[in-house]
Order: sequence, then structure tokens, then C-alpha cells
Amino acid sequence: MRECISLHVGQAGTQMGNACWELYCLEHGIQPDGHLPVGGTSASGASAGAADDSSDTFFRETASGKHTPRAVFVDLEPTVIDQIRTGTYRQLFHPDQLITGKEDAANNYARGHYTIGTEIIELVLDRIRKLVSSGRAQLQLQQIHLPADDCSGLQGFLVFHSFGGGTGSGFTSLLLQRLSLDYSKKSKLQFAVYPAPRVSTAVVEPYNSVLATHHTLDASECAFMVDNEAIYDICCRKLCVERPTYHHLNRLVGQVVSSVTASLRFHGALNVDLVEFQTNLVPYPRIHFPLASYAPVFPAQRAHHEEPSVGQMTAACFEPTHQMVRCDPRRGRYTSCCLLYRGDVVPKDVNSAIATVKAKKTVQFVDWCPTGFKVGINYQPPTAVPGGDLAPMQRAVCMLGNTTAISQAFERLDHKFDLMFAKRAFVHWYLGEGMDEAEFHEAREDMAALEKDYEEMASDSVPDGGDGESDEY
Ligand SMILES: Nc1nc2c(ncn2[C@@H]2O[C@H](COP(=O)(O)OP(=O)(O)OP(=O)(O)O)[C@@H](O)[C@H]2O)c(=O)[nH]1
Ligand SMILES: [Mg+2]
Repeated sequence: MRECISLHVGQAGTQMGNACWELYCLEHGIQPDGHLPVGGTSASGASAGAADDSSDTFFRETASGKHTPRAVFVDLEPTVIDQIRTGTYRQLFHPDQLITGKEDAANNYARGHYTIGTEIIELVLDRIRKLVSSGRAQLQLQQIHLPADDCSGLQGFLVFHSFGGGTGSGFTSLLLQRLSLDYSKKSKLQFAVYPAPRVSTAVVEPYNSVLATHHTLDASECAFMVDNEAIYDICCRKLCVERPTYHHLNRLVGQVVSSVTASLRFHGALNVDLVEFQTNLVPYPRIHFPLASYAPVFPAQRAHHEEPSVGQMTAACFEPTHQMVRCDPRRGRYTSCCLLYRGDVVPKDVNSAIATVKAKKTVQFVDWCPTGFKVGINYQPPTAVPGGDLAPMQRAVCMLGNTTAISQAFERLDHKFDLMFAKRAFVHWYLGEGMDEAEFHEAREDMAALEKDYEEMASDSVPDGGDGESDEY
């Protein structure tokens, strides 16, 4: 057992968390009160507790048989988390896992990171420590011995937050910095909401996003960006939702997160651990923002009408309309590409689907990397949330690709940052919370360096031009 702890920070982090834990519960057959139905089976068809269900990486089972998420929710203000405290899943969590302060960071990175954030950080770290040690105690009970240098069976942290909110940006970067001191050897992955003007209206989001990206670059190993614009479009165009709300967006994000984490929650012969994908996805420590895309996305009302083949859904996940971040991969190069399948999928079909993708040459790799596709298959089909927008499907695929095109997202942010910062607009709010203007310059320079890193990666080539065909798949 290698447990993963999820940390949900601020409104976006918390609400994405609600969607994820709702889905995990359905997938593992756990009821909203944390118990398994007597003799029941999970929605994914696996009988609860069966050999292929390894939900204990994400859920802790108490002596009374209750399953609680290995998660901490934190927000600097109470209203968003109060909805969990009074909602359907209120019994799933222990009150200690839900931490709230009195006033929010008011869209201000500096309040989340310095003033208000520092008042609550020790409490949050203490609750995380308790989760880590409960995992260790559990292993000792099972008489599982850990290596001496490992303080627990902990695999790592998944941190959910927005780039644009004051708590999501400022407090998350404070938390990640502290975690990298206390748990330096553990991996930290982010699911970060990238701001979209159509969905939100806080003018300072580009400031917060640039500051947060800069301050988390060294503290996290991998970050999956979720561009609200992109998922809003998928909800409108693919799911036929007229006016998508956060609830719609988050349920779609939940499916992607579920696919990314499925390898940690389910066993199987062709399962490939997320750590192994991560090795392929991150060629240099800073270049750690893979593009995620997901297919098929069909509305619930069209259920049973179409069930795309492995070839069709694989082709779909390379279309920009299925991407979680708006960018054009045709204007970039890939260093790696991972395909995470789930459900009714066999390697033969995957091989021919990949051969088709390669033949179309839509996926261009950098010269110095083999054009290998790393594949994992989980036999559990995706689970549709009852009453949700997404049609139930027998199979799905999530593509994680490290493409230099993702830097287009940074370019857009940096441009918006520059427009405001040239006039020093809104900067006084940050200085008023004790921040120095130099921090803005430093963060912006780091972003410029990051854009440059991506640019160089795309242009680097091996002099003798070997095309490096891989036999991986
Ligand atoms: N996808 C998604 N985005 C959200 C959600 N809630 C807020 N956002 C986005 O997150 C950004 C705002 O940040 P929030 O997470 O609301 O802010 P916060 O972290 O609570 O920080 P403060 O309220 O400033 O203390 C905007 O870009 C919103 O569009 C959500 O539930 N889902
Ligand atoms: Mg908030």
C-alpha cells in the first residue's frame, strides 16, 4: 500500500475535490457515509475489496469499517467548505479534515501567502502530519515493514487549487514550499485551474497565476493545468450544456483526475503506475506541465447510441476540442505522450490506433526523443455519475502529453500580466500586504525563462538526425 494524500485548497480546490471524491466513492462502491453496502459491488463492477481494487491508497479504513478519504480541505473562509459539512458527504469526512479560517484572501496572492495564510499554515501541516502518521500506524498493524529512511508508506501529495484565487495561488504556494521542506522525497502533483475571463472576473488573476507558478515551480514535480475556458467549451459543445456552471466543469475535471489516478487505485495486468508515466512526462524538473485530454465525451441523452472504438476515441483525444488546456499542439513538439486507457480495451486495438495516429503525423515529437507512446490499461470502465451530463461508456482514454505548445498558455498569462504591470495597476494591494515589488519582477522573469525553456526544447535537435523510432508501442 502506497497512500496518496489529496489537499484541496480554496474554492476551486475544494469544489474540484467534491467532484473527485463523489466519483471515487462511486467507483469503489463506497456510500456517502463511508461504508460499503453489505455484499455490494462498486459501480465499476469490481466487487468491493476484490483483489483488483486498491482503494486503500486513497481511503483509510477505520476499525469500524468506515472509509475516509486521505484528504485535507482548506479554505481561508468558511462558506465553501460549510457546504461539505452540511451536504450529502458530511459523514464521509472527519471534522479535522475540513479546515477553514474566518476571512478569505480577497483574490490577493499576498494575503493567501503572507498575512492570512501564515495564521493557518501550522494547523494545516499538523493535520497533514496526522494523516501521514495514521497511514504509518495502519501499515504497522498489518506488520508491513518500511525502509528505514521512509517515515511512512506515503507515495505523495495531490494538490488541487486555482491559479487565480488568493487562497488558491498564495496559500497553495506557501503549503507546497512547506511540504517540500517536510517531505522532500515525496512527490507533489498539482491540479491547477488556469483562469478564463469568460468564467471569472477577478482582474488580478494573471498576477496571482504568475506569482503562484513561479513559487511552485521548484516545490512540485508535475502540474496538470485545467483551463476553465477549455472545459467550459467542452461542456457547451460536447455535452450540450447551455450555460455550464462550476458544477458541470468540475464533474468533467473529476473524470480526468479519476483517469490519471486510476492506476494508483486499481491493480491490473496492464496497469502502469502514475510514477512511471511521470518519469516519461518530465524531461527536466521545470518542464512539468503535461497537457491532458480526454475522450469520449458524449452527453447523457445520447447514451447507448454510440460507443466509439478504441481507434476513434484515441484519434479524438488528439483533437484540440478534447484538450483541458487551450493551445495548438500542431505549433509545438511533444517530448512524450502517455495514453491511459480504461475499460474494455485490448493491446491489439491500442497498437493499431497508435499506428494510425503516427501515420497521420499529427503528433510531432522533438528530434531528440523517441516517438514512443507509453500505454497503460485499467480494466475498470469509467463510471458515469447518476444524473450527470456525461453518458456512461464502456471505455475511455486520457492522453497526457508533454508538448511545448503548453507554453502558449503561459504566453497568454504573461501578456495580460505585462499589460497591467506596465501601469502598476492593482499592485498597491499586494504591497499593502507586505509584498515587495521585486517579487513581481522576479516572478515575471522566471516565467520568461520558462517560456524560453520550452522554446529551446522545441528547437533542439540531434545533429545526425536519427528519427529514433521506439519499439515501446
Ligand atoms: N473549474 C473551477 N474553477 C473554479 C471553481 N471555483 C472557482 N474557480 C476559478 O478559480 C478562480 C478563483 O479562485 P477561487 O478558487 O475561487 O479562489 P480562492 O482560492 O477561494 O481564493 P480567495 O477566495 O481569493 O481567498 C477563478 O479563475 C475561478 O473561475 C470551481 O469550482 N471549478
Ligand atoms: Mg475563496
